[in-house]
Amino acid sequence: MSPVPRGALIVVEGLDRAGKSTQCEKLCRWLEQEGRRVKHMRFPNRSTPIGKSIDSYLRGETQQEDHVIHLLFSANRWEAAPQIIEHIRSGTTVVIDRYYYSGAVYSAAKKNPNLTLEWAIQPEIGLPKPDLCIFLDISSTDAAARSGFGGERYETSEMQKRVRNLFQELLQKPQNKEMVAVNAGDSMEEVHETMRRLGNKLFEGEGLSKPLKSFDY
Ligand code: NYM
Ligand code: MG
Repeated sequence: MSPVPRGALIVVEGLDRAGKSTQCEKLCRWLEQEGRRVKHMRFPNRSTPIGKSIDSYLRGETQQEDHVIHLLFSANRWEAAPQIIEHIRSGTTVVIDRYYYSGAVYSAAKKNPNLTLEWAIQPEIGLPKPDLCIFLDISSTDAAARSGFGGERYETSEMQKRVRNLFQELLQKPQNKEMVAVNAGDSMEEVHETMRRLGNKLFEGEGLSKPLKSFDY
């Protein structure tokens, strides 16, 4: 009996208002129509005890030292890692809205001199590494044309600008070859079509015949 082919790990990243939630939803529906089993996850997962403290921090109800909240975001991924690995092993494709890329760039964008991108990426080493990370890239002009920010921490144009630059920095790094930028200023359908094309390329390629990797930096 041949073993079940593993699922793919697909991450969708981007600034607030880039359209991640909508695109993840559409990607999952398409994968299901293609006959694949799919699990849709998102980080932060606000439902766990760690996620609840992240949630109250983001809403501005509590304060956290920058390194502490950074490590809580990371812990929120680590607590889900066994589930992710198990889904992939059993043949389910996992689509995640934000992952360690957001983890690194949002913290590094705070300009805390002791919290560089290099430092921020360290606690993520060893997490399941995505086969594909789609970075929904939106210019500040396009972003400004979309509806206003919500009331959460980090939702200021100054912060988002720094976040975008840091995402670009991650895209350039040779260890992040799975990252692909997609113009999120295109229409919802155009973006979805590009993402389907990237999905097809992933499923037709050799990558998924190899075991899921761990993130190394
Ligand atoms: N965020 C998200 C981080 O600062 N670090 C992380 O590790 C993750 C996963 O949380 N502004 C930030 C980015 C967002 C905020 O995410 C909430 P969302 O997807 O808007 O609920
Ligand atoms: Mg948001």
